[in-house]
This record gives sequence, structure tokens and C-alpha cells, in this order.
Amino acid sequence: MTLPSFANPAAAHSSRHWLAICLTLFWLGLTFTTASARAAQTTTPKVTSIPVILDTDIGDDIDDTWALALLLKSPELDLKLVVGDYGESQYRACLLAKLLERSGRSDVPVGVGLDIAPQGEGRQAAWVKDYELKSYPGKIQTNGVQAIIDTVMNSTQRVTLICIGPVPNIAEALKREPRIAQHARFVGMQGSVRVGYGGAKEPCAEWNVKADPKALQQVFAAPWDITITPLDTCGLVTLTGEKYKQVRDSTDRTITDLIANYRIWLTKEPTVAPDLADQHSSTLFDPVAVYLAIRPELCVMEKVSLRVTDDGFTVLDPQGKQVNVAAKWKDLGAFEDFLVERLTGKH
Ligand SMILES: [Ca+2]
Repeated sequence: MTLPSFANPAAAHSSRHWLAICLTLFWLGLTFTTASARAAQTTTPKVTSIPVILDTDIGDDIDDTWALALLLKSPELDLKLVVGDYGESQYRACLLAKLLERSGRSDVPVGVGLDIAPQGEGRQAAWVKDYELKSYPGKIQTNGVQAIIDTVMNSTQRVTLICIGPVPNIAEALKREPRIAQHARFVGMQGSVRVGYGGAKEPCAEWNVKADPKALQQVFAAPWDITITPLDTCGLVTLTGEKYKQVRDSTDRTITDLIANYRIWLTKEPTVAPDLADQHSSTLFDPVAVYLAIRPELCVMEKVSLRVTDDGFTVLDPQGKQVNVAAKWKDLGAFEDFLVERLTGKH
């Protein structure tokens, strides 16, 4: 392009014309850039990521697989490590690795939990029968308990342990390195405070506690912040009707894997109708613990003193551990909506 000369009035007029055009373009550019920056600020609010470790007995009840899917779909949570807990260590590690790999999340290390009873494999074994743990593209931490300790102690931020099973790994980690309690908080699905299974009026020995009461006693004895969803809240969550249908029919890889696992899991339960996976979910205990790690607004949170008994009850006791308990739902329907929106990518 040839720029106009300034030697005559016509050229001067032409030059002023060019100057006006240039200034207008500059102003438009500036306005556009500022508006874009402002739009970016308003449409993409900064999400603060919480470093988390998932400690899970995935492969027993299917709700752990739901909890993992919710965690992977929650940008507030920065998943640093997953570890299978309560025995069946190779089976659980395979399930975690295959689910993470197929969700495009092999950046997450998989820890192999303590090799204790129970051993062997569980109800989702058919889904991992051809999966080789050594083929996982990410890191396999064969010493899962040490991986928990290292992840907590090497983190610059306090780590949230999301524990959705019996907790022998966590008790062992506390024994080997008690200082993890100063650098982590515990959020779990454990216990039954005033409500039993299925909304029953009497509390009971909830499975995650009953399977290893001593381990949870050790967790309660540590000087860290504890938040739990007992059966009082998590035992009331089931997706049905239109809400369930949205998840069942999702084409997202993580969710199709979740539903495929649900179908396999159901085949191992001869007392249920084979087409149950077309109709509704099972009780979704564990996703509530993941939710509590993000925010607890939809629950009535209560600070109570709890003691873990040797037979697996979590009883109110003034001498017990101060625990943040999700005691009731403020709005269970809104939690179900949250869960569906997260899993189907609409939130
Ligand atoms: Ca569980």
C-alpha cells in the first residue's frame, strides 16, 4: 500500500482522512480488546482447584464408580492420586486405571492399596478381565500407602482425602507418618448417626465402619478436620425417572463406561431384575462425599461429637471426636440435579 503525500491540500485532506481511519481502527481495536478481556473475566470465573486424593473400595458397590465419574467432572477438584482400599488391591487398581485411561486422565497416578483381606476380585471383574495394569500409560504406585503420604507431604496446599470405603490404608498412613494429619483433611462416606439404611429410624453399623472399625477409630484419633456424610444423607440418594435417563443415555465416554459397569455389576446380583439399569440407579452413597469436598450448601451441616464403637457404630458421645456431619438434606432434589448436570456435562 502507498501512503498519501502531504504536499497539497487534496493530499492533506486525504492524509487527515487516513488519520481518521487509523484512529477509528485503533479505537475499535482497543474497545474490542478491552471488551474481550472483560467478557473473558465474566464468562470464565477463576476456579480454585483443591488437591484431592481418592481412597476407594471401588469394585464392591457400584457407587464408587459414580463418585469417581463425579470427581473427574468437577473442575474444583484437582485429582492428585487414586488408591484402592480394603484389599482386592490388584483388581481395584485395574478398575481405577482402566476408567482413568478411557476418560483421558492417565495423568492421575494409581496407587495399589494394602494387600489385605478381602483378596481376589469383585463384581466388576468382567470389565477389566483383559486389562493389564502395566499397560496404564500413567504412573502405577505399587506402594499406595506411601504414595498417599508423599502426595500429602509434598503438596504446597492442604490436601483433601476423599475416603469412600473402609479406611485401612489411611490408618496405616497415619501410623507411618502422623504428620499427614497437619497437612490434610478427611472427607468421607462413613457411619450412621440418627438414620439407618434406606431412611430407617434406627442407626446401624454402616458397612464402611463395620468392615474395619479400628481403622476409623485411628482416623478419628488424628488431629485433623473430619467431614462425613453418614447414611442420614447419602443413604437417601437414588436417581430415577428423567434424571436417571439423562445419565443413562449420555454418550460421554466416562458415563457410558459407568453405565456399562453398572450393568455388569447388576448381573452379579441374582435378586434384582436384569433390566434395572434401564430404570434407575442404585443408592448413590459415595458421590455425596465428593460433593462435600466441593461445597456443602445443600446439606444441613452439624458439628457433633462422635465415637466409633468396636462393632462399627458411630455414636453420639460428648467425649468423642468433633466431626462435621451432613446430618440432613436441605434440598435433595437440587443435589440430584447437580449430580446429573455434572455427569452429563451441562453444569
Ligand atoms: Ca465405597
